[in-house]
Amino acid sequence: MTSVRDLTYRLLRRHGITAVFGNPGSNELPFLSEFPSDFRYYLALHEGVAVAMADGYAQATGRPALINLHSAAGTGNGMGALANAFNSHSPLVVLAGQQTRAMSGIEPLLTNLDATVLPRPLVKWSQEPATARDVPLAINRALHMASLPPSGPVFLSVPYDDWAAEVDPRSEGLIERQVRSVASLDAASLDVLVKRLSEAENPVLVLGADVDACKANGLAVQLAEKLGAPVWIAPSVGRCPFPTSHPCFRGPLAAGIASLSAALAGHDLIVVFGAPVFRYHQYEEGNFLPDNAKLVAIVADPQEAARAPIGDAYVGDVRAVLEALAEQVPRTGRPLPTPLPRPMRVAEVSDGHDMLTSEIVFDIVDEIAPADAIYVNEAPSVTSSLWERLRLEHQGSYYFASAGGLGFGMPAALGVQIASPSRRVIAIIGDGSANYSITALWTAAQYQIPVVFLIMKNRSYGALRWFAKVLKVDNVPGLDVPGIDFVALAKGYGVHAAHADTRDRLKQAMLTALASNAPMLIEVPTMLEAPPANGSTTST
Ligand code: TZD
Ligand code: CA
Repeated sequence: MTSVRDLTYRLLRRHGITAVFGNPGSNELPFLSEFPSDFRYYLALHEGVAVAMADGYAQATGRPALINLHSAAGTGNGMGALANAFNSHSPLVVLAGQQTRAMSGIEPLLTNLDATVLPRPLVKWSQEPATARDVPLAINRALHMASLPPSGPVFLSVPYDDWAAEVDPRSEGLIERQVRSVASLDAASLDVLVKRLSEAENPVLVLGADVDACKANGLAVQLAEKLGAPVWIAPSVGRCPFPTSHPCFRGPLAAGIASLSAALAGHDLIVVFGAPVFRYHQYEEGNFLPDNAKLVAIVADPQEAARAPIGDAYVGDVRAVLEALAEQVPRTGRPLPTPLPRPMRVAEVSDGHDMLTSEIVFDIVDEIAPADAIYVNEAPSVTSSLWERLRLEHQGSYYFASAGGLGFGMPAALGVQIASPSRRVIAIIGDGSANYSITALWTAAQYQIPVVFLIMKNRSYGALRWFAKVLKVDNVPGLDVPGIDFVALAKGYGVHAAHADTRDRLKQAMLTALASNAPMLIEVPTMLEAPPANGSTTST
């Protein structure tokens, strides 16, 4: 006989899944029993870590990732991380254990009440199969639903006695199934877009995370060069869709209505790929677009297309559209924009501080890290200086929490590193943010995942101090986080650590970390800095 459990593992293999991120409980033990030797279980000590780790892994591989959580309490702990995954269209399958059907009517301990409702609205789809025989159908459906555009998290609650049940032999057919989305633009719509782009006097591109997700950064470069158009990065972006040292690169747009519109002034056509229009943060009165500008967006997510307050939108395969446009748009002959000046190396000016600034830290990191290093950022107040100073040239070089939910950075860095063994992952983490998922250090140590954690220790919730000024509110409590010794915490979880309070010590620590195949934490005391007035910090 074939058990539901056996067929499930075969289905997972067939979808390229051999990693499980989780934190187990009694309801999950039957699924995990006799764990297949070709699978790897990554134990996280908190469910927020399991979900964010899987999120990083799914984003970096482009394939669905499986998370195994414990009933309602485990799912609840993972939901902050699900908010980010939902916004970043991460294909996650969350499998939560349910109490046994034998007692379902009497609500024993660890029952997940209304299991399918709990994770909504942060999942695309959720189900608890009506019978054990429906479980393989539900697993199959969950895997396809997570991957189909717009990809995103899905949730499945399975009573623990179902795993040993016998499958309906007809479920074998599920293994063969291929489900593909083939939606692309029809020729007529494409003609309209080509015409609009080629007739525009001064077009500009705005790129979002989904361009990097569909591996289309090179196509965006081709299109920008043909048009001679500047390229901005969408506000609050979760990935880097364009090489930051390309002459067309203009940086991330500020996340306020008026500032964003001002940055795009003078353009008659704004073309957005793979981003909502727009993910604002701080409220600023103003018009959505500059005078005389039209906007058209190409996105995979119908919700993003429908809810935009302005402009036209096409829902389709962002990569296919970029590919067609890069090929069909005629070269305009317009010269490329003047490259942004490289910011002055802080080492070359007298800074007069006795503590490191983010500029100094990023200059050192950029100098020492490999050119294809991957950065995971969760240091909100220094995000704009990061974009200015770190060269992000390669596909998949940058990750940031797409809903602004902290606790993403440290575990996501682990997931990205597991998915990208030939590259080094450097996590830039604020001393506030680090605490939401600090137990990721333990997982890094146990599985020897060689992430470099740079903790920017300004002893404060710096971004909130800035936001308090934006909102003109005073005397707000709870904005400082003094008294945390990250070197001691790292050692406690089994991760090698160093305190780096000078340029030389930071350089030395970075070299040590990069020469090793083990994780390392570097605690860097930094100045409390305010983000620039244009507010391109991205989360609060
Ligand atoms: N809780 C969660 C889960 N997500 C959040 N975004 C916040 C609280 C609010 N928040 C921000 O948006 S930024 C921030 C908080 C608390 C401060 C982060 O402090 P940090 O970085 O030390 O990590 P900076 O550079 O000092 O701001
Ligand atoms: Ca801080």
